[in-house]
Amino acid sequence: MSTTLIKLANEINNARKIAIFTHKSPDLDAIGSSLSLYYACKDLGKEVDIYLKDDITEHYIDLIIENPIKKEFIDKKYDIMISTDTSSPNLLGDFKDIFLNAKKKIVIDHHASDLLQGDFTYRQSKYSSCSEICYNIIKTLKVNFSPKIASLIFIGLTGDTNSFINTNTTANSFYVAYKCIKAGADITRINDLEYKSKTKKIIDLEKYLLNNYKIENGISYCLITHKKLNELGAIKEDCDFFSSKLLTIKEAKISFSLIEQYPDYYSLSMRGKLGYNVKEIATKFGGGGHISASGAKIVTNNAIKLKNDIIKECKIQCEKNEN
Ligand SMILES: [Mn+2]
Repeated sequence: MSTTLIKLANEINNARKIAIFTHKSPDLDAIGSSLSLYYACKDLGKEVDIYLKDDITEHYIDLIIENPIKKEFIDKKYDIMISTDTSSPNLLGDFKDIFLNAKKKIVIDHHASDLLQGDFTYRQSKYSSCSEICYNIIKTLKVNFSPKIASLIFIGLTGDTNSFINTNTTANSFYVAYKCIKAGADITRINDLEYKSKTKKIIDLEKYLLNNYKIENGISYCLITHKKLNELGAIKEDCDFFSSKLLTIKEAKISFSLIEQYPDYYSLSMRGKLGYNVKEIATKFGGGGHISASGAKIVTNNAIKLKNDIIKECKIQCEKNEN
């Protein structure tokens, strides 16, 4: 059932015990949305826990200062369970069944998807990030908009908009950023950590990417085998920036990275310039996401065929746009 901000705030206000979840392989928006809501619920005097199995990558961990995330579920008979930034049940990973069996489920999300439904679903795909939505919720809850909460919202905003350059960036994204900075979000620290703290490993990965990417017919891409990934001393998450980086090429309309995360298990990440719908492509490979940023997980022992199939779909999407 879709709901309104007021009803959503009522549900949170009426609950005593709250569990919060977000999607696995958490990105900055997952972290920002779930943790900002966690601290808001704490501020309201709720007994609140936040659960996530996956580690936050080393590149992100310094951003959050303290980490209240629990890996093991404790059944406290929660009144409500909330998921943020999660478009499908499978993305809840090990907590999928726990969430689906909650007494009352609340889904807060900005993906245009109907796969994950709550008893109360607040899904608004016009927002750049789930963190941008959480700003509205936290305002409606009349929680003190502390520098800590403001910093988390800002982290999510910059993450999903790629520091306000993705096509999902709106006037409201800047408005919420403005409110965050006014409230004391530590943007110097956040920007330093996000954009000026690359490790040698990441720079080496960039070097590899720039030496090995391909571009043809407005489609830029890079394929990395599991063997290569190991040689580079990297994991899939270290390469999450590849597709965005490849879209910065002037001639690129669509970009993608295809990374063999585990043997025969590929992680596809796609980006598109305005007017190029990469969600449509990712959906054909069993994935999803947003119009301008999408992904999929694909099992195959034929990477070359997979790569060619993706390029074929990209070409169809380009033709669609140009006709
Ligand atoms: Mn998001």
